[in-house]
Amino acid sequence: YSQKTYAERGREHAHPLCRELFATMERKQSNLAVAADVSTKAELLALADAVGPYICVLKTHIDIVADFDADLIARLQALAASHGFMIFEDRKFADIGNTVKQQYGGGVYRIADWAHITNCHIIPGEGIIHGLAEVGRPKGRGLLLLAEMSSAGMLATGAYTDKNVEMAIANDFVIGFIGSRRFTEERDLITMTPGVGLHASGDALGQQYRTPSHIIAENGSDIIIVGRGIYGPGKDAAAEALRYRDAGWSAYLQRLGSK
Ligand code: UP6
Repeated sequence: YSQKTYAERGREHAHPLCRELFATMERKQSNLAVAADVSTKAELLALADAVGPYICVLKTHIDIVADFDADLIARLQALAASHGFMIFEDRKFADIGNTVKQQYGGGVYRIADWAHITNCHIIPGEGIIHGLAEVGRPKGRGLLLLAEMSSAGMLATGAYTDKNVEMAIANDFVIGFIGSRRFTEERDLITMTPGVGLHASGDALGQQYRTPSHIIAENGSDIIIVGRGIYGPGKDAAAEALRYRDAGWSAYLQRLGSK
């Protein structure tokens, strides 16, 4: 799949959400997701609006928004529709199936009502996927498995990563992975990669950055996830998003060219 265009993969994909996502990526020439880790409603909406033209996915951590309310969701959905991006709530579910069902569908955030994509750890076993699927599948949502993480000393390696791949292939609610590379050719599963930066090499708490070209052109990942590289102090978020969009897209063209 690394050698196919996003447009081709979109046309051939079995999951409607992936067909739409690939079509968006092709139309906007963007494999950029922005990690919008800001702590107020106003900041989140302003950031989403500024980077909206350049992204295929907006990744949220909705539980860090101090003044969260239903109006925030309505406005985020309006921005997603007007700019044409999908919302990925990076919830990293990790409990038993029966519990995650309630966390995904209910509570304060009602994630399944508005997030096109969410993700989970498979540490509890396959029941977590089945629980989330019961809620998300009827709504046309998709799930990513955390096959690897970007941080120093992370424990998702070897046989654990392989288990993620096995479970992803076996469950049609799973549309892909969080990880650093392409994991399988058995079905078209999308890899989204966090820990991407053009300059910094990491932070004080274990984050490690690699470049778009390393991740997309060499490793065969599909989407780069960039947070602080885009909206750090003194940065113009729209200008940085455009820069990362171009870097991600040229890495993708480089990959296709290396057939
Ligand atoms: N994230 C990682 N690494 C992972 C999984 N998720 O960094 O393995 C998420 C973080 C954050 C974003 O929760 O939202 O990706 C990275 O942000 P940054 O670019 O500002 O480091």
